[in-house]
This record gives sequence, structure tokens and C-alpha cells, in this order.
Amino acid sequence: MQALIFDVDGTLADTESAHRHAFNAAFVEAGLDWHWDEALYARLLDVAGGKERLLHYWRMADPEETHGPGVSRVIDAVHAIKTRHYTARVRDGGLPLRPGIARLIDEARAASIPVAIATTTTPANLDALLHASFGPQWRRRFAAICDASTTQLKKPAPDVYLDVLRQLGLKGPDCVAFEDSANGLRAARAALVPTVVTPTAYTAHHSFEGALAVLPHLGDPDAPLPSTTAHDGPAWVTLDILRGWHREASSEAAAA
Ligand code: XBP
Ligand code: MG
Repeated sequence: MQALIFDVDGTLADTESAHRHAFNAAFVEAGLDWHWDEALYARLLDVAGGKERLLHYWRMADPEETHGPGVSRVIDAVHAIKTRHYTARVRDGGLPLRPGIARLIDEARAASIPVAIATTTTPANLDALLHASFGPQWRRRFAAICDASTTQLKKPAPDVYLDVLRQLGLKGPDCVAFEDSANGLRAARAALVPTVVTPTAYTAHHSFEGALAVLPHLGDPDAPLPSTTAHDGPAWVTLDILRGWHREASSEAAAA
């Protein structure tokens, strides 16, 4: 196992409720009579990327309106308002990292194992979230960062993982990815990256066929995994546990 690759939304932190509130605040500010409740947003999350999600919703809500040059201008304007609301809400530290994330990033750093980010979210969101968690020099903790500004095609396309692997100079099977959603798992698996899934309430109903492991979270000494979780190891996922899972996945792939 030569690198860890983390998704952001739902994986590093449980961010989608904050995204949903920011979309709804942008609709009010833009004078749109749209409102995304939890149930609708859970369905809309099947479309990765906030701009793509807005266009998908608009086409459902008002198909006549969504043709012509002005459409992308409106989408960009509403999404910029949404990003302003989201980053304001997150920058002041309103969103903690999920259990085990900071610990595993530190463990990897101590073991000189590169850590990367593969996300479909907007760079400003990433900066707000990780600035709050790791301070202004947060980028130094990551060997590669690919996001909506570096990679056009969103998950479940593998592109963002392929871009990270290219920057790391590694192959998919050399790494372990962490995701929260079916789209994210599909993207990582299409890039041949063995993937640990830690769903959130928005994605718990998704299918995670092909995951290395599916866990409520990665656990910490002060936030242990429930004893009923599939793996019977210690109550939190360590680098050594990941190495063991990665070795098993590699030998299964070799035997197949
Ligand atoms: C999840 C997404 C993003 C966020 C909203 O990204 O699909 O679109 O929901 O952020 P991840 P934007 O790959 O980190 O799970 O509005 O900036 O897209
Ligand atoms: Mg995600």
C-alpha cells in the first residue's frame, strides 16, 4: 500500500447537510422559488458536482427554460452564491472531520505514505473545510489534490482518481481510497483503487458492491467503532489494518 486517497464530501467530513442549506440559501438570494428538502437532496446527490446537480434539477423542474446561452450563466451565478454561503458556514470550523480522518492522515505522514484528495467539489469548499481543520498550511499534508477545477468529468467517471494517480506516479492497485457514496466507489473502482466506504445518512442506502470494507466511520480511541462492525480488529482502523486489507485485496486480485 503506497498511498491513501480521500474523497471529501461525506468522507473527510459529513458536509452534505451544509451543502444543502447553502443551495437553499442561494435560491432565496437569487429569488428562485426552489427548495431542496432532505429527501429530494438525497436523490439529487446521484448527480455529482453542484453545477451539474443544479442543471439536472432545473431540467426536471422547468424543462422549457433550460435551453440557450443564458442557462450556464444562471447556473454559474447561483452556484457562486451557494459556494459563498457554504464556505462562510464551514470556514469558521462549523464542520468537524469524521472520526479517524486526522489520525490516519497523521499516521500516514509518520510512515512517509503520501495522502491525496480526489473530489468533485469546488476548490473554495476544500480550502474552507481543511483550513478550519488543519490551518492555513493544510495543502502541505497532501501529495496531490484533484477537484472540480482540475478534472472536468465528475464521479462516477474515474477521471479524478486517474488524475491523482498520475500526479502520484502510482497505479490504482498500489493505493487505498476512502469514499462515502456509490458514485465515489464506482469512480475509484473504475480506476482499480481498492476502496473503504464510510457512508453517511445520505448514502447509507446505496449499494457498495466491491468495497474493501464498509464501516460506519474509521474510528478513533475516543470514538470507537461499534463492536458489531464486520472487521474483528481493534475498535478503530489503523494503517496496519489498511495494509492487511490491501494485501488481501492484492492477493485475491492476483489469484483471480
Ligand atoms: C460531492 C459532490 C459535490 C458536493 C457539492 O463531492 O458531488 O458536488 O455535493 O459541492 P465529493 P459543489 O466527490 O467530495 O463526494 O457544489 O462544489 O460541487
Ligand atoms: Mg463524497
